[in-house]
Amino acid sequence: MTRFKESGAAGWTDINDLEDLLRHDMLPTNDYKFSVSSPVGGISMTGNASDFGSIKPVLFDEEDSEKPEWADLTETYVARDANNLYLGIKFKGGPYSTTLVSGEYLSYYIYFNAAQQDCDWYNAPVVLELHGYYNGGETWEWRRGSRGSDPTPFTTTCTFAKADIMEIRIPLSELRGWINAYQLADFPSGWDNKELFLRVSFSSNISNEQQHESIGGECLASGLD
Ligand SMILES: [Ca+2]
Ligand SMILES: [Ca+2]
Repeated sequence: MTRFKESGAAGWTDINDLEDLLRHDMLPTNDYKFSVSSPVGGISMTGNASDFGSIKPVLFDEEDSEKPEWADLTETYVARDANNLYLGIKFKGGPYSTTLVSGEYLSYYIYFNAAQQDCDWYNAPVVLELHGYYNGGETWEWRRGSRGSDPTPFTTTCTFAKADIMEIRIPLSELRGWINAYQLADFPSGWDNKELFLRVSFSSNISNEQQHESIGGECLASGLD
């Protein structure tokens, strides 16, 4: 089920087809709520979107003819199982697949906020960055930051795959721990563990050309308990 809040309305309105509404700009893309589903067959980390099955994308961005196919975000899918949260990030073409060389980088950012809608670099209590760079060979590492701090490398069980889409798997227990640690410090009332605001962005420097996109904004993922 998907719900959205009309401008000025106190309650949420149930809708049936989020994709159509978003595609036709009938919905404020930064103020809606969706329930995170568990696909029957589970999500495999192969960079293929087919296992998201009937799950609709929840974040949309326009295609931009000026951008390279791999740098033009179009959709993001969100799913879960008992232990993990999954994101599928789709581009106009496939993700960038050429080995990075010295000086090039490519980063995917995922912003989470449980306490308020502000879900950007300066407000999100948890920012996860998957950073790819050249260090004598192509290297990918996960970084984590909060509230505008530069993400720093950390050891985690998060993983990713890229082929047709960029797929990311984040253990829910780790995500809960990070958010609750922050919430206890700054928001003593804590997080109910059920709902999260979410934003996805992407930045790169390939062939000395900078690319950046950010999609979705303050949409709310529910059903995470
Ligand atoms: Ca997959
Ligand atoms: Ca785009």
